[in-house]
Amino acid sequence: MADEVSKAQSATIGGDTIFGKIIRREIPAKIVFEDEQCIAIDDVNPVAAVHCLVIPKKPIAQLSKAEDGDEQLLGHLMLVAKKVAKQKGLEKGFRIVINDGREGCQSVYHLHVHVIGGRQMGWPPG
Ligand code: DGP
Repeated sequence: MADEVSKAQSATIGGDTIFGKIIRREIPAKIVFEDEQCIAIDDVNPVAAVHCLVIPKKPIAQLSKAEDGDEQLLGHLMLVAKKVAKQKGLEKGFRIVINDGREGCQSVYHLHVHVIGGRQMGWPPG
């Protein structure tokens, strides 16, 4: 986790990201869902038995940069997150996380929704 914090503190904001390369199939990822608006992949550094990322194909850098016109897309990401959780068998519950900015621990500046489950979650988050 400390590694993720240091990545977040040194992350570059703006421009193409690793997720753009995954969407364009320039680098591999385990794709668990895809439609015209988004892609869902297994996280390369899982924090639980299930850890997926739902990523819009539109390269919105972070939630705080989303605009009113993104309302449908943001709602779609939530519904896809729910479908991914079901697909992964998370009947007992799961957590959705969107990290935003440095203090939110965002390390990749292409909006993504974490879908995490398969163990008991705690609160508050670190
Ligand atoms: P965040 O800290 O919220 O920006 O989350 C970024 C996540 O992206 C983090 O959990 C690790 C994951 N990640 C970073 N690079 C790659 C990659 O190349 N492939 C995959 N599948 N996940 C990645």
